[in-house]
Amino acid sequence: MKRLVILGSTGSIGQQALDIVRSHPSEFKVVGLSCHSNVKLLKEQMNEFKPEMISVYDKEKAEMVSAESGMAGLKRIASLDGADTVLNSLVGSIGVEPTVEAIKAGKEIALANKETLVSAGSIVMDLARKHKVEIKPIDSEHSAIFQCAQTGDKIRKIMITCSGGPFMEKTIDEMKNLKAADALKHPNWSMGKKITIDSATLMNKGFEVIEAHMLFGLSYDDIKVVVHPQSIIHSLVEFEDSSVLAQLGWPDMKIPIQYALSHPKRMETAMKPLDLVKVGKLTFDEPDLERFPCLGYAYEAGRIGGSMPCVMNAANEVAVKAFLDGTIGFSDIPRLIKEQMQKHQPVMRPELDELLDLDRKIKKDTAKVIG
Ligand code: MN3
Repeated sequence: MKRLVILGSTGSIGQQALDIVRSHPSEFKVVGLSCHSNVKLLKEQMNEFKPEMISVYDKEKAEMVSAESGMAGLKRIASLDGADTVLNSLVGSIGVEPTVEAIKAGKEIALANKETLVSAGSIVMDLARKHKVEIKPIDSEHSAIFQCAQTGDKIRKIMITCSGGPFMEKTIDEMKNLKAADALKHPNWSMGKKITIDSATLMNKGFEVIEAHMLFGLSYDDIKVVVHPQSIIHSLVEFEDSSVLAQLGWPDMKIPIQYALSHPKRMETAMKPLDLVKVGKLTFDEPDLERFPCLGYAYEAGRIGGSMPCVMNAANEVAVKAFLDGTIGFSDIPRLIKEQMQKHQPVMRPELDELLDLDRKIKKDTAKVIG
């Protein structure tokens, strides 16, 4: 039986992870739950799963359930004694330190928090190797690559699929006037708010390129993005002999979440099997970097390496929040990111503390630029 800590248990991934625990009570036991501020739902989860520890990021809300709060609470629960696996589904660079703590404590990591590998990928991967901790990706694309990689053969190239997001068909002019509500209607995936906006700008795909580089060690030239609007193929790998393996399924996070928790085993899901005849047609296209510059920025930041991806991520986090609040327009998001990247003098082998400071500094500066 695997003993789980779930960081972000009231969010979209966290709730689905708890569904998986519900369907496999003999495989998993929840020992820790943490949320940002939704204590109402957390209380229901506590009653049902009886965790040994809880943590609530928001200090006032934490007091309502006598939980530990803030980053201290997150770090404590991420290294909880007796936990085997930490599922990190926090949103934003706040997820970096808990991942680091969990690795140091020797926990297996089921990783949904993208910013961990985008902001501090080299540090986190080095640490994972040092502590012999396996990082199992939850994101559907990386889960697909991880599943294809189980053959153990050397991978020559990775092809990450991309739905294109809700603004696939929009022109540059149309995009200027888009509102958060337009972006929150994603055609294929139902997800949290931040990732839905990141999907609309294709920054999310850019993050996934950097994460793939970190997780699978391929150069950026060997990681391609393919637009595949049906979201049935979740990603593909090419081997030395030009043979290509892909992982397919309905666009639903259940399978990737469960695989990250059950690996190396596979377990049943309640999902209906994929029906290719019903899908009918799978199409592929090149991403348009002119309309979606964020994807290009991510390649650029990734290739520069060092502290640059951290800067890109910090600027994006603030810009997306401002867009959700209605303070800035859709095309201001890439503009703000580019500005911060241009101003930044990259540090090549930053320490974790340097990156965390930089993250705070860039966020503050981006907020100041927004006004
Ligand atoms: Mn994804």
